Amino acid sequence: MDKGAGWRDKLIAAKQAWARQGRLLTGTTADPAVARLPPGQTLVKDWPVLDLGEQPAVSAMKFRLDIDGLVANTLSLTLDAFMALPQTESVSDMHCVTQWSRYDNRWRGVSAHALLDMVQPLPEAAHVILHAHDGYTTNVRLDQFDQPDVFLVHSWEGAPLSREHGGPVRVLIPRLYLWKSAKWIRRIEIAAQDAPGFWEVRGYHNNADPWLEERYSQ
Ligand SMILES: Nc1nc2c(c(=O)[nH]1)N[C@H]1C(S)=C(S)[C@@H](COP(=O)(O)O)O[C@H]1N2
Ligand SMILES: [Mo]
Repeated sequence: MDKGAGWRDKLIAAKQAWARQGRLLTGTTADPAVARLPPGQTLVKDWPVLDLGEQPAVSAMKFRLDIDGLVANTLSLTLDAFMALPQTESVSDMHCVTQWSRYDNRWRGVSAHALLDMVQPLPEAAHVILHAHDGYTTNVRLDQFDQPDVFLVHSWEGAPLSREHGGPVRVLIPRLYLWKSAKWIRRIEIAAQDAPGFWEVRGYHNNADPWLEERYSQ
């Protein structure tokens, strides 16, 4: 599916206006140890689809996951090689900046810990830039990526992750707003310097903690 450049431009303009207006901001924060639902969020049962309107078809043939940059061992994994890595089941919540949250999602995939163990980031490494097949990018600090609940997932609720949700493999960083969780992951770049991603340069918060309501950059 490709909704085209006109659709994408309208989406970007609308979201940038949201950021300028501070739409959905409640002006409150919450402690994740006490409040499971972050401020201003509404629970949903379905799983909405959000992206730039292009959902790339990433076949097993086309799939390649590169992990490179400031690492001792660069990795370039085929889908078979990725699936042969130790797999973990996890359950976590999702929080989207457009206000919906969805609890208790059951994932299967490879932990960020395991991948970082293999590549061995160099001492100067401090940031992670995620690059996707649709050209999307997003950035997190290395310490945010290197958490026990961060995974590269290929299954949701016991079934392969659908193309619209980023299959065959997407990133999942449950404690940040979902725009940090790149779908159709292609490359994980480990860097010394931060590099704000697609939405981060368009008014979205660089850090994206839902309990601090870090929706927008101002
Ligand atoms: N590759 C890629 N990843 C992406 C996006 C995108 O446009 N391209 N959109 C982000 C945004 S803004 C959100 S809210 C979530 C939505 O994930 P979902 O469609 O599975 O709900 O994906 C994030 N990851
Ligand atoms: Mo989003």
